[in-house]
Amino acid sequence: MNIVLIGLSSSGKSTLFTSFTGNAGSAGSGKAQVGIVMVPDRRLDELSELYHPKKTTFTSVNFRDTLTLDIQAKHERIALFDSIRTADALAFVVGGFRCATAQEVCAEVKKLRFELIIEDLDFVTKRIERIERELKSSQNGAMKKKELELLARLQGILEKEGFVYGTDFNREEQALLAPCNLPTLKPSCYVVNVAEGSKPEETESLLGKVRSLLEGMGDHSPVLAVNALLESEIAEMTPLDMAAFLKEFGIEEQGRHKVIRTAYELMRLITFFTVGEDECRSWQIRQGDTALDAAAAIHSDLARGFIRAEVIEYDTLLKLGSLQEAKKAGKLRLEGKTYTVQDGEIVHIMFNV
Ligand SMILES: Nc1nc2c(ncn2[C@@H]2O[C@H](COP(=O)(O)OP(=O)(O)O)[C@@H](O)[C@H]2O)c(=O)[nH]1
Ligand SMILES: [Mg+2]
Repeated sequence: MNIVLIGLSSSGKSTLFTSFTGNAGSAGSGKAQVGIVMVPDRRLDELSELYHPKKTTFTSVNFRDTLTLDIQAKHERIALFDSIRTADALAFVVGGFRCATAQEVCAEVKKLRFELIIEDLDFVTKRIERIERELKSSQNGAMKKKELELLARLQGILEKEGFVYGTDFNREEQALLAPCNLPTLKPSCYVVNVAEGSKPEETESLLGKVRSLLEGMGDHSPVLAVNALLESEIAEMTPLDMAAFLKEFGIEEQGRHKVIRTAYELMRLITFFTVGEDECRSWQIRQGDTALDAAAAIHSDLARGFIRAEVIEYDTLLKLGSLQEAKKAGKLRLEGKTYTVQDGEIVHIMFNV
C-alpha cells in the first residue's frame, strides 16, 4: 500500500516522512521520496515468541513525500500529481502548528481540497471535450455516450467543490473511472500537525472543527492529530525511552501507527499470518478476501495449486501452543477456496503444483 503525504509548503510533510521512514524527505531534490515502514503487530510479536522462527517478517506500507501542493511551476505540478496518482491513500498534512486559529486550519484544509478539485475538474473537462469531438466523427458511440454521462456527473460534483470519493458507481462506471486515477477519488485522511505543547482538549476541539467543516462538504474522511517535531524526536529513541516519553506527553499512539491504522481502515485492509520454524509473517488482504486471495498474496503458485487451507484464530493457537495441538483439539479448520478470511487468522495453504 502506498500512502502519499501531501500538503502546503512547510506543513511538516518531510518532517513526518523522515520520522516515519528514517529516510530524508524530498526537500530541494525536486523528486518524491519513498520509504518503507513495517506495520507493527503485537499478534505477530506473540506468535514469534511462540515459534522462535529464524525470521519474523512484518507486512509493510510505503510512504511517499511530495513537493508542496501550492507550487506553481508547471513541470513541478505535473510531477507532483504523477506521484499523487500512484497513491492508494492520501494523507493531507495540515500545518496546524503555525496557525493562530481553528479558522486558519480550516482555511488550509479547504485550500488543499481545492487544489485537488481543480486538478480533477481540469482533467474531466478536457476529457469531455475530447469525447464530444470523437462522437461527432464516430458512428458507434454508445460506450462513449455512457462515459460522457459519467463525466458530466463528476463535473457536477467537482463544480460544487466536492470530492468524487464516496459517490456510488456501478461496475461499468468503476471500470471507466479506474484508468483516470482521479486524486479526489482516493481514500484520504487529514493529519493535522499540531504545535508541541498543545493541550489534548484544545487538539480535540480543533479536530472537531475540521471534522464538521468536512462533514458539511459531505466528506467523512478521518481527521487525526500528530506533532511532527515530537514524532521526529520519538523516532530517534530506544523502545523503552519511547514508551516513557509517550506516557509523559500523554500520547496514546505513535503518529505513524495512527496514520497506518487509519489507512488500513480506509482501505478495508485486514491481516492474516503464516507461522513456522523458518518464518512467522503478517500479510495484507482486503476485508472479504477469500482463502484463494490469501494464497495469491503469498505466491501465485499457492493460488494455482490450491487444495485447502488450514485456518485458526491467532489467540486460539497461542493458547494451544502449536498447530499439532490445535489439530488434536479439533480447532484447526479445513477451509476451501471461497472461505472468507478473517482478520487475525493463521492461514496455512496446502497446495500442489
Ligand atoms: N514548531 C514546529 N515546527 C515544525 C513542525 N513540523 C514542521 N516544522 C518545521 O517547519 C519547517 C518545514 O517543515 P517540513 O517538514 O520541511 O515541511 P514540508 O514543506 O511540508 O515538507 C521545518 O523547519 C520544520 O522544522 C511542528 O510540528 N512544529
Ligand atoms: Mg518537504
